[in-house]
Amino acid sequence: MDKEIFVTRSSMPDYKEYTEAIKPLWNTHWLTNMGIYHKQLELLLKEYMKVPDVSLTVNGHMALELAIQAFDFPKDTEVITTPFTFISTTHAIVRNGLAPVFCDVKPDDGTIDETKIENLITEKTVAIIPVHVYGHVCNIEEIQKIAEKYNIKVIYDAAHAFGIEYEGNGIGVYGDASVFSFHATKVFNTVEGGAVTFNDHKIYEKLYNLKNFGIRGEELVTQVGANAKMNEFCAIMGLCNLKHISSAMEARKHIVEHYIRRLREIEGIITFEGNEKSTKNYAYFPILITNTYKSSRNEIYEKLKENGVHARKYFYPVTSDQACFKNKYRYIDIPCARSLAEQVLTLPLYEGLSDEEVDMIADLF
Ligand code: T4K
Repeated sequence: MDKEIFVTRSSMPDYKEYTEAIKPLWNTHWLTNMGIYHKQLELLLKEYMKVPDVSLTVNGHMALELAIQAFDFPKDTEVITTPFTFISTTHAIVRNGLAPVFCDVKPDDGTIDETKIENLITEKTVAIIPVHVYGHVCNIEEIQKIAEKYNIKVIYDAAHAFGIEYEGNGIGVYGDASVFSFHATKVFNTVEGGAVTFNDHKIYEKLYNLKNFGIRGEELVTQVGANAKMNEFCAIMGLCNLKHISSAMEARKHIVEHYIRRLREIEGIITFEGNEKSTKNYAYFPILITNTYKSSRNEIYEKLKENGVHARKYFYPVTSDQACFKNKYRYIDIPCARSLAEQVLTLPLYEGLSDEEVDMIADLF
């Protein structure tokens, strides 16, 4: 195998398109601090994502940390979340001084099991942070009902859910806020970047302060804040990539459908079904290697690697089992999350992956 195939490859605009687009920066020398391209991207994303408000950030993780911070939860309170996610979700909760309470997930899509949330609520619970993992939409209606019943907030980690619509609405309109990642590995990227979407404009002001040192005038700082702004080079990358987002998603759809055609007959391999109320963004292509498959998940992972195919075990181990969190928080049985983490393999998926490459990967199974 002369060519290595990685789990993903960043989408990039044509070199000329990007270099032309950044040229004006050599006239203005305005490179960051909410420049004109930052503003343009916020406006275009509002429209594309069908949300009332967007606040851009330096990356998805800081978007999540600041979105949580924006709600001023008292310290030492609890947040119900999923352990079947990227480590960022749990870090953001803990770095806000809150305790994660790990709820199990559902076997059919890997999202938080809404039927298990209520049992975990205590007088210390202040929020639920579910994840639309792989772009699979959580049970929004039930989660909202629980949140209203107990008067707690819902902040969606929508890092994987860019561009998804649910019942015709932008996915970012649900809950009190939703957080997106525009990292280089995502379906839409700004190199590094992220965003928070929300319905209450007061959150925009809060986030503005939190991402820019609380500065509201040359001599006025109104609150403590971090530096988590998106710079102009990243905003321009986003503006360029946004122009091509529908063809990028079409290309991914074609690849996913090709994979499914090739893999669906193989004993022991399961692909996830979509949710009929939501659109898909083809952000990831996770499959489950169950015990009726001829070898273990780890064996096929190694075999692929030996052949230059770098699939990933997103998300193994569950975050609650990571060294920094193990045995630190309330013990909760999470058999389904553990089982998915043991079985999952995320196959290469990106614009430019050819049918021949997909066939070569499928032939290794
Ligand atoms: N919440 C959730 C649920 C998330 O999944 C994430 C991020 C976040 C929050 C936080 O958002 P950010 O702060 O990251 O915006 C990657 C990404 O770094 C991370 O963004 C993503 N989730 C996570 C699932 O995957 P790694 O450590 O697996 O990435 P890495 O460096 O191994 O890259 C994977 C492959 O991507 C490479 O083999 C090749 C390709 N690649 C990578 C880079 C860095 C490119 O084509 N271009 C690149 O620039 O974490």
